[in-house]
Amino acid sequence: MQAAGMRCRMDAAGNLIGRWEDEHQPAEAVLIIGSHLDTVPDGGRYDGMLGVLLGVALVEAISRTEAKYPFAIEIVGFSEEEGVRYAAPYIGSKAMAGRFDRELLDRVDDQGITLADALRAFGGSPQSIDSAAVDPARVVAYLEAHLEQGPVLQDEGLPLAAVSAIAGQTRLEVRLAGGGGHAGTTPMNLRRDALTAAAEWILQVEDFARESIGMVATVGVVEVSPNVSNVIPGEVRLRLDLRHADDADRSRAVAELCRMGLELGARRHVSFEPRTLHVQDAALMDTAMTRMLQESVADAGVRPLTLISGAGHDAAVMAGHCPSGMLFVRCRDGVSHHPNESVECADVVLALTAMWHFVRRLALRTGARADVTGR
Ligand code: HGY
Ligand code: MN
Ligand code: MN
Repeated sequence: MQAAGMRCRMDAAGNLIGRWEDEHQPAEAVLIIGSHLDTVPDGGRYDGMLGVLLGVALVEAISRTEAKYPFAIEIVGFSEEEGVRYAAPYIGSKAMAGRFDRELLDRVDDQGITLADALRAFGGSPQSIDSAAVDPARVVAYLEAHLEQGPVLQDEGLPLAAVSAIAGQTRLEVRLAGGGGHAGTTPMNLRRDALTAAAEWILQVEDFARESIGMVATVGVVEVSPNVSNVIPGEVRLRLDLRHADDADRSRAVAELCRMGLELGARRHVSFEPRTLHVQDAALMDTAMTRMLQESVADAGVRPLTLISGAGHDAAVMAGHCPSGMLFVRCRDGVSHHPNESVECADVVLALTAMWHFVRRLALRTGARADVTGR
């Protein structure tokens, strides 16, 4: 960011922010371009980071022209989007959008470290996390470029797409508690096995999602206690991740799956205790921003396509705070959250070109006498 001519700072939530503006004409208004710096364990190189580096590269290119923009540009690397460590996604963007839930500061990770202590150790300041909020009146737009993390662009033979909406998601933790017992001496009809109850529910979740159009559901975490081969599992903790573009359908699905869990628990004499960890409603991108992105994709010589994102993004949070738009970049075989995540350089160049056209269109749209043709 510094090499690209930006002034850098880290806000109270640990977000990394680089600011570029015409030093002869400091601007009140700001265009924010960003994505997240964190990823998942054993993840790839591009989820989040690609969008941050595309923003830096765009500013580097703009700073080499004589272009004058009626707004400053801030490139933001959000501190925590995935929600891996504290089961709380979007910590950085929620702080920037003034929607951070301070109760999360007391949440502990699996080492017993609170979010407040982790943030402090990282250089943030939990006690003044509200200071990370940006005034929406100053924000002309938020733009996020991100790899698609799905197979559609490859299937369509397209490098880019605008994003019209981001699906909503619910993350639950479920505790199932039965009775332990000796694996060798307890007859099958006298068991209250928490793991076989969990297994039955996990397959019910899969069947339910398969039969529900537009729904995806995943149980990605299973913690078994005591987790030894000669003891009947007495307790299991699961994590459910359920997504759908329609919030009412998603809520109904969660309620129905919990009813099914309670029913099977009663039949197996195993308790079924769901706890909501996170709910994010579906987010519509700003229609004017999406239209400008479609036009900018066409400016870059690419047939405009618009997609709905099944993956969550910081744009889902920022969309509730300022006019937001998203640009998808093709990734090989739709692989993501995996070391084999990869993008083509030519597609990244096209993304940069479309983003340049978007900034130019946005400047002209703000009605400024912006000289944005600077090459
Ligand atoms: O899980 C997601 O949807 C995103 O990668 N945070
Ligand atoms: Mn991700
Ligand atoms: Mn991401």
